Amino acid sequence: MRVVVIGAGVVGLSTALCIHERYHSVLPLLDVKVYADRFTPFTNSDVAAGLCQAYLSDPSNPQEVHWNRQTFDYLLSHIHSPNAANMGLALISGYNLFREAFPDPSWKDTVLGFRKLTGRELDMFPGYSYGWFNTSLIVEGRRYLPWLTERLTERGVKFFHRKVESFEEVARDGADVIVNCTGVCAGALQPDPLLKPGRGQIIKVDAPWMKHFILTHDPEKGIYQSPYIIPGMQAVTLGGIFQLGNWSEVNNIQDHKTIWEGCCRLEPTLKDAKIVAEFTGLRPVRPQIRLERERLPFGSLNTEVIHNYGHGGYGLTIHWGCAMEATKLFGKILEERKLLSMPPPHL
Ligand SMILES: Cc1cc2nc3c(=O)[nH]c(=O)nc-3n(C[C@H](O)[C@H](O)[C@H](O)COP(=O)(O)OP(=O)(O)OC[C@H]3O[C@@H](n4cnc5c(N)ncnc54)[C@H](O)[C@@H]3O)c2cc1C
Ligand SMILES: *[C@@H]1O[C@H](CO)[C@@H](O)[C@H](O)[C@H]1NC(C)=O
Ligand SMILES: *[C@@H]1O[C@H](CO)[C@@H](O)[C@H](O)[C@H]1NC(C)=O
Ligand SMILES: *[C@H]1O[C@H](CO)[C@@H](O)[C@H](O)[C@H]1NC(C)=O
Repeated sequence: MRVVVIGAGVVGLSTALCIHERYHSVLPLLDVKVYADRFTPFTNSDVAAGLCQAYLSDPSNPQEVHWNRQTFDYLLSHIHSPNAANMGLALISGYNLFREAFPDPSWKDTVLGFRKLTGRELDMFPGYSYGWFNTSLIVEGRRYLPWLTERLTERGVKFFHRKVESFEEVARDGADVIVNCTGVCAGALQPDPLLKPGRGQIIKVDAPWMKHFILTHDPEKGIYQSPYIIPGMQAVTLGGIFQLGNWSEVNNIQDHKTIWEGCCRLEPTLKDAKIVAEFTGLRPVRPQIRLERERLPFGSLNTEVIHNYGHGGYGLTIHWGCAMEATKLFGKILEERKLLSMPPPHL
């Protein structure tokens, strides 16, 4: 059973790991390879702050609530492991702020200690009159991706730096199953009019005094188009840009000003913070994640593709639940092909 995972962002690496963990002991000839044209630190997953928070509105596919929850519980189970720091994983608490009352989100029972802000808390944020406080998790791509890569390498998974031009090319290389984790570029392999880039830009600053995340929301403008501040392990991420349909990966000076002014208004102590980096990334925006099987017959080859892309602005938040679902689909293929080795019969 030869498996090729296309993509080395958080989705590709975690899906490869989940499939290998689940099936290597029952499928002795399981061979997993990862093909990608970008590796950490150059993927979109490396640009994300990594806060585990889903969108405020309910997802159109209710399974996504479940996948977010599975990811949260999986990460939480590692929080006191000696690996947590290497994984880029930490608990983090903070504020979600609004200018008027807003319905509770679907994830209020996933995060820890969700509650509404008190008047005294709101006094700290002039201009905001409603909000929530809770404890969540952060899993930073820039640490988590190298950690996942090490786990895969230990398991004998091989990485290939190459751009895939078509599924057929990979099928002809001998792949039985192709797992498509190409994020925002998926449309190049198979047209997908539902998939669009959601361009984001962030500034990283040195501000070790910032201990809480502060996300402001402007439901009229849309998600992540108002200032947010997310402390990470080394630097603090400042953002608030979400441009649907823009493919530019270049930092923009106007967007820089918008982020800087918005975040300094929200948290005036940032005026003294030193800027350490600035990045632009593309969120793979889709009305819902595409997570399904497709048979692709190329001549006599009977190749299966498992699609796992379109995780928008919540790929780290949801990745492990999606990896488990993709692994389930993989298991169905094994069952259908009668590849699962049976326990030896007792004579
Ligand atoms: C500014 C910003 C902030 C964000 N903040 C958060 C956050 O706080 N929390 C959160 O959960 N999410 C956040 N996100 C969203 C998150 O980054 C994405 O949902 C996630 O990175 C998607 O992961 P992915 O693995 O699908 O895609 P990517 O990380 O883009 O990886 C795609 C992979 O596919 C490869 N690939 C594509 N096409 C081909 C091809 N033809 N041949 C070979 N390889 C190919 C690429 O080289 C790459 O390795 C943020 C995003 C941005 C832009
Ligand atoms: C892989 O997924 C991408 C979207 O991420 C899509 O554009 C592409 O067509 C898919 N490739 C295949 C072979 O299905
Ligand atoms: C896309 O973003 C780039 C960089 O910020 C900007 O120069 C360009 O005008 C934007 N294009 C559109 C169509 O918004
Ligand atoms: C609360 O924490 C949860 C936990 O993941 C997170 O999803 C959510 O976004 C957090 N809430 C706010 C307001 O940040």
